[in-house]
Amino acid sequence: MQPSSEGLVELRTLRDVRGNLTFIESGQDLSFAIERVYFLHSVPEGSERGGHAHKELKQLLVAVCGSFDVILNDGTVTKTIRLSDPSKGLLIESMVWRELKNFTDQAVCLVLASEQYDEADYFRNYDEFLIAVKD
Ligand code: T46
Repeated sequence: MQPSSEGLVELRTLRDVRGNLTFIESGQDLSFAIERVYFLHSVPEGSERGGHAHKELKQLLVAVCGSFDVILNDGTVTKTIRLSDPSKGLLIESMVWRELKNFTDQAVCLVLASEQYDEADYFRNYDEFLIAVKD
């Protein structure tokens, strides 16, 4: 698994007349073991998620339905990636500020995470994140 420069990972997908099957295995498609799975769904129009960074957590995001924008900021460079293809995952490393917005109706964001939920792993203040990331 080699992410593109944008962090996009091509997920193995079997396509036949019955439809598509995409699968993800730790160690093969992901460099980390999956410790947690969660998904964002029923996101109201105009709603935004994220607005934080993680000290250690790594995650793979997949738009399994619909589409949305992910804005990533490593403290220096900001980039926007629109996720819309269930056969592509976006790898977000630790110490990257992320915001998710412009969800389409019925969009679902599946997240595979390297750690269990731990509020102490979050930077929820952008200035504190900037100080830490520049250290
Ligand atoms: C990310 C984006 C894509 C839990 O109790 N367990 C969990 O696994 C998670 C993710 C959250 N929570 C609690 C913590 C908060 O009280 O749920 C509440 C909302 O969490 P948060 O504001 O962090 O949700 P999002 O959608 O803004 O961000 C989440 C992830 O936290 C984040 O890592 O990249 O989804």
